[in-house]
Amino acid sequence: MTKALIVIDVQNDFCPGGALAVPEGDKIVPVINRMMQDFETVILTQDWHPSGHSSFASSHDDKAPFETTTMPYGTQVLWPDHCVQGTEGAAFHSDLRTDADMIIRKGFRPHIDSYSAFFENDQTTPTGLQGYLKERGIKDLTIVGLATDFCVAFSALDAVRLGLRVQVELSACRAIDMDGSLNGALDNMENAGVVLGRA
Ligand code: VGL
Ligand code: ZN
Repeated sequence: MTKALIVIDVQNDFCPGGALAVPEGDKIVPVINRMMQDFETVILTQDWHPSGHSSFASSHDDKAPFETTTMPYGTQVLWPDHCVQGTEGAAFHSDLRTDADMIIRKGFRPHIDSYSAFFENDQTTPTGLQGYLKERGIKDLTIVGLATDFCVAFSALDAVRLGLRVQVELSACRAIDMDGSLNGALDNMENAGVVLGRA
């Protein structure tokens, strides 16, 4: 049975010094590089926004980063400008192994954010990852990366919903953790049947 390692958004803007830095985001890089040796298939995701993206607080009047707004698809947290296509902030951490089978980009549609590697935040627009895994007969996933409480959790929850077996290895993840979002995400994942690894 082919197992895939899905590495979520290990990009400069989510590491210390970046625009949307996740505390200790860079600490997981050597852990992930080691884990890659144990998987036949490695897939990286890359948050990849056009400038002026609707998830940026700067695109809205009277909004500050980390406030929320209502989008046609529901509530959306507004972020500092981050992971703008082609910038150094959108590049993978320079120590991350990038000899992966597949890189999936997300968040490139100006009016929809995309936390999950499978569906954008409207929960219907697919990224194509489900089809890729299906064609390759991959049903077992280990998910790691940034941030535990946003892109990792949304990816894991969608994967379970699609009938895949999913483990999230928490030692290779770090969280943004705003307003209890980490505990909420851990509860949601556990209740959905995601196996939480704490190696
Ligand atoms: C992410 C917020 C905005 C993530 C991406 O990778 O968790 N979070 N864009
Ligand atoms: Zn983003």
